[in-house]
Amino acid sequence: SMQFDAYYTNSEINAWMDDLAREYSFVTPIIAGRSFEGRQIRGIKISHGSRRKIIFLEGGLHAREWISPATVCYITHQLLTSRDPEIMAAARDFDWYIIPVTNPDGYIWSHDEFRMWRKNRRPVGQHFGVDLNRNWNSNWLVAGSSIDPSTEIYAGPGPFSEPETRTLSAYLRTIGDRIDLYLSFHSFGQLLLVPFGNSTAPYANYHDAVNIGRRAMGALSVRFGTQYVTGNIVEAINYYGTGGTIDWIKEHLKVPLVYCYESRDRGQYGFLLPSDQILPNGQETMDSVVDMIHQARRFG
Ligand code: 0X9
Ligand code: ZN
Repeated sequence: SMQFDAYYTNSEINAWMDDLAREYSFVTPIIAGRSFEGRQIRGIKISHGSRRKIIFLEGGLHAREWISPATVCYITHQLLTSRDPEIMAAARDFDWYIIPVTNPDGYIWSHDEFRMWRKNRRPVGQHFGVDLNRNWNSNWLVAGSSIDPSTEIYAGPGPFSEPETRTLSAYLRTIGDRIDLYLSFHSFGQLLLVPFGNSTAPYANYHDAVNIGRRAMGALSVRFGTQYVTGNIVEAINYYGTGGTIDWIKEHLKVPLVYCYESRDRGQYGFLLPSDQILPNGQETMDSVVDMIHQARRFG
């Protein structure tokens, strides 16, 4: 069982998920795709019986944002072990699809070779890597993206050129009509982002999504006082970025509630968030997810 006092490697996370599937009859391993280097994009499903509405947790799309897989694992651990009635109800009432590491090649590279690696590991001429949060087929290359493979925001040669985004999106299509809540975990900045990455124009339930998000960030702040800003990427960070996961999920799967967490901190440690913050970050994030579920239930 995980202690959440250190960052775990890809193989430790996989071994832990294998343990969970052995330990709990209602936990099933899932394979949501594959990486450029041929690794499986692995996860688990927590499901108590008949087809319920889905909450999808996606972590580790950006390799160096280690707090993201750690947070996804912490939430999973809580869903399976907490005696808190609200968390137990949340675990029981939804089908949870959980992928801690959606960019395994990059995550391994960040652990073994270069801590600050962000992208996947496709070789492109002299360079490596496509930014998997610019490669989705939603306003691809429209803003805050580059065609230059030497940059951190290289969008790839075309939308869904990368196996990670192509296979994960195909998997998501098979369950998309049941997803009520999609959470994409990144770092850092203490932001809760809603679609879209190139516009502040409100879409159908934009105001509901922002209001639900703001209330959830209120719940997040209760435990340790951690403050988040909620809004779309343009409002909250004041930059543009299209071809991201959450935009495609919203545009193509029409999921009611779609958020991207930019977890701790606000830049003191940035991507190098000390491991003694895994637990408090996980706890406050769990508080916010529980609050979101309260609010999301009315979409069920
Ligand atoms: O730029 C990104 O990909 C994300 N920030 S990060 O520092 N984790 O790289 C923000 C993406 C947010 N995307 C949308 N709101 N569409
Ligand atoms: Zn990121």
